[in-house]
Amino acid sequence: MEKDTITALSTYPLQSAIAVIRISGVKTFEITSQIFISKNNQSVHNLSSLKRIFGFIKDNEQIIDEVILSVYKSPKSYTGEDMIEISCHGNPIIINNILNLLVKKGIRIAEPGEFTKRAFLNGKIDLSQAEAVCDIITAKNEMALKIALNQLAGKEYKVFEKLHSDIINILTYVEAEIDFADEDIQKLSMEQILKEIKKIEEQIDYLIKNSESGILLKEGVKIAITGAVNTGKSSLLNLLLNKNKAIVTHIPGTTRDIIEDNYNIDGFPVKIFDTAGIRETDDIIEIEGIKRTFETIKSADIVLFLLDGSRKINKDDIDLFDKIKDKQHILIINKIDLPVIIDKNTIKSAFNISEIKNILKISCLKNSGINDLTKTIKNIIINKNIFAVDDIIIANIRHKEALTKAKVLLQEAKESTKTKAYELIAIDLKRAADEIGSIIGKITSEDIFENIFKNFCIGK
Ligand SMILES: Nc1nc2c(ncn2[C@@H]2O[C@H](COP(=O)(O)OP(=O)(O)OP(=O)(O)O)[C@@H](O)[C@H]2O)c(=O)[nH]1
Ligand SMILES: [Mg+2]
Repeated sequence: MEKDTITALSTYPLQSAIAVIRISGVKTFEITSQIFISKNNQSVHNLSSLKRIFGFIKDNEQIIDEVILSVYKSPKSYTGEDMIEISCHGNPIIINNILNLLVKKGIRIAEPGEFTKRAFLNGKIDLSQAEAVCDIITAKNEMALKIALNQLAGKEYKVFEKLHSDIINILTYVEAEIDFADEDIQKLSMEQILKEIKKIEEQIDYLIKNSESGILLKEGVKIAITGAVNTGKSSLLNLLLNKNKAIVTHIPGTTRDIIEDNYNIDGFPVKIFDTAGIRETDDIIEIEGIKRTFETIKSADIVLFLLDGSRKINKDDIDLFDKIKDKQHILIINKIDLPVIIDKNTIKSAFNISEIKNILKISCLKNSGINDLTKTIKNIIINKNIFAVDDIIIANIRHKEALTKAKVLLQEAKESTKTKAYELIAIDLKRAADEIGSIIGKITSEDIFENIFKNFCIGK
């Protein structure tokens, strides 16, 4: 257990009906009883025997606020330590006065996520659950929230725990072969070892694919609207969002900066980006805008590539297509309310491609073809998602990275089965188990710790 006692405001630091200040650590009860007077003169000498108590926080004779204390005795608390939550009035002046008083009495202000870090260190939750706490607070859509709540419920923990013990199980057989090569004990043949490693690899493969979808759902699918200047990108953004978000004019080069917004397609969270139109230019603002367009394209999951159907394909279209052709994209011929002078064939020959997977015709002006576009985007998103609905969904980049490293190590172990290099197999299996263990906190390092808890808010 940590030695010092910590405190922080756990609610939002603005005016509100109620605010909650948390205290955790060995001196929680001792120090709180020095500043708390119960309303009905109940003795608070032994605070730990109480659950909830009404009274005043006082600095000597000065009343600071009327409060309710919720008392949690170790180990039955969030952190596993002695804890008190002071529910006071949500006035920032009162909150500051109480925190200052606690600090004066020797309690330290908590670091971001320190309560949850203590919960992990005291074995109340595993590391993936600690991360889920942060994800629950910061979830930006229903889907992300659902994933995080499942993670907090420990579903992910069970999967990784099983995977970890399965690897250790094979490792035990491999080590028995090293240590007791000549003795008559139960062993696995090399074929059996290989078969077992392959089984685990399959599970890891599934989880990696699953995590790609999970991360997509959590962060929102990133869609970039791109095209040469004046093709109608901002008009399309406004239609999809159903609001006048971006400026639309007939002047080429209207959009300079990236314009970003969130919406959802039948519950799938989407982050959509309108970008600066591409053309040769000397304007330094536009050049910077175009640079940002290319950065946005790079990080996008789906690119909407707009062409102006009323004009011939030009060099700007061709140069930009070259940049997006390897990304998941949809070709969109806009302005079909005007006489259209390009079609699938002219596009194929201009872009020098033999097949176009997704191509649609729309008119932003007449609001036509937008439903088909939305359906096409949805189909792409659904095709990316490979998991069953009631499955666990891994949506954490750190977990995905650990799984990927474990997979590489298992592949190396498989290689070593060919030469019967038991020692090498054992090393790789051990390292693969450690990678999986690091997800749930069986193995931890300062780096992992720092990265996880720095994203927390203070008071959690
Ligand atoms: N006729 C017709 N005009 C359209 C259509 N969509 C957009 N426009 C017009 O095309 C012009 C450019 O539209 P924007 O949406 O600003 O185009 P953009 O691609 O964002 O342009 P930049 O930001 O300059 O790259 C405006 O005058 C729009 O009204 C359409 O479907 N049909
Ligand atoms: Mg624009």
